[in-house]
Amino acid sequence: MTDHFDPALSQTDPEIAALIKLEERRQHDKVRLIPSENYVSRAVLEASGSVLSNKYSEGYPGRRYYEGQQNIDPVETLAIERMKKLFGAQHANVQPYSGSPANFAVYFAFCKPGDSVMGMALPSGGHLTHGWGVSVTGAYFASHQYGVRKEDQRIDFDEVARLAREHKPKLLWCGATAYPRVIDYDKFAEIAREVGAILVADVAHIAGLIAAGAHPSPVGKAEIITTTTHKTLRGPRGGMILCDDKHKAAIDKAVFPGLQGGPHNSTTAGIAVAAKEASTEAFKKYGHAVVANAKTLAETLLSRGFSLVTGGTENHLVLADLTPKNVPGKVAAKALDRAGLVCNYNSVPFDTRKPFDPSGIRLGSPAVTSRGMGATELKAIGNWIADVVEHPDDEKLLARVAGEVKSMCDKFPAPGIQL
Ligand code: DSN
Repeated sequence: MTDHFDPALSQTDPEIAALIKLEERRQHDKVRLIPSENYVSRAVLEASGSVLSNKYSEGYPGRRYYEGQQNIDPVETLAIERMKKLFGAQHANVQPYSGSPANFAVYFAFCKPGDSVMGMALPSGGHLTHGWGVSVTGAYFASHQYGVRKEDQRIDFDEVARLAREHKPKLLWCGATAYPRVIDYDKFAEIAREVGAILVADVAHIAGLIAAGAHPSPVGKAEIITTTTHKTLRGPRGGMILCDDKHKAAIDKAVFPGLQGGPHNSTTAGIAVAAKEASTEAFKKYGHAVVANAKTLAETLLSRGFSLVTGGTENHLVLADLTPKNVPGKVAAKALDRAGLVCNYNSVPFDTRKPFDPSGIRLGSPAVTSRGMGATELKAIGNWIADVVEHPDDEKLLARVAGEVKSMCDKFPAPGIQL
């Protein structure tokens, strides 16, 4: 009985097909400003939705626990080799299911439960898996968290050095999810060297900027680099670990069989395609345009009286503290969504409000830049954001902005989406 395999999705499951169509429409009609999101190309979508999904491949190219790897081995080898070349790294493991599993694999490779580790605190812009208490990484390890300085909201390197000397962490994590400034890998590397820690750079948010040369690279400074593949890097949802050859065996063993079973081969193919795309001149221009667009957005918001964490941005994101505007972040984010401007509410450093109802909103330029939007559009977006944040209950205004947003979006087709 194979007849139920043949019909198209719209016939087999019209409900799911309709929801996918609606999501295509939403991604086309709205200005997507969540800094960890993007649009992938049609090529990446095709590769990651392919029959490679039907295959089990536990192990690594040439060393698998299942036969029939004639096509999978070259796919994974291409992904590995392209990523090594793109980042100038000695080794790449492209199997982590996403960023959190990639990070867990690093802990598993180098630490035992109870070992001392260090990372940036979540409220300062770090990630859950950098040792925050509610994460297994904070629960199973002796986690020490550094933050940003109150006066300028930049990473407090005096605190990093003091805590590192005191607690001698096995792993020192750097990298962030809500930090709008360039990360100083040299300073982190110096501290890690002094205390004998392994420096791990989680570049999930900025991997595409690094590949494009629009943000300094941690290669040669951090012994281990983890990332997702679906943010500025514009690949499918997945994860990756880059490292020196000396850590290759430990990392590969930690990912499989330590933490995961079979890799998601269709994702691996999408990662290979994304690596090829990211090695082009067009992608270099994209990475620099992401940074320029975020700057334009920040300058527009500053001109409208917004308070921005660290006073601006040097990367792809802007974190606005709405306290002076007297609007909670959640109220603003929901009003912005109704107006066709999609962002997320976010804690700001030293936030006096709770994480589920914080003071800030987080905005980013990766997705709008993938659509080809530039300074004119980012200025318009900044002004719309200001209008909405200043009048979040004015439904008439929100509807007008949503209309203007849609008209603008119609001029910038969303990659990978054919309506
Ligand atoms: N969830 C991601 C983000 O939005 O920043 C981090 O993993």
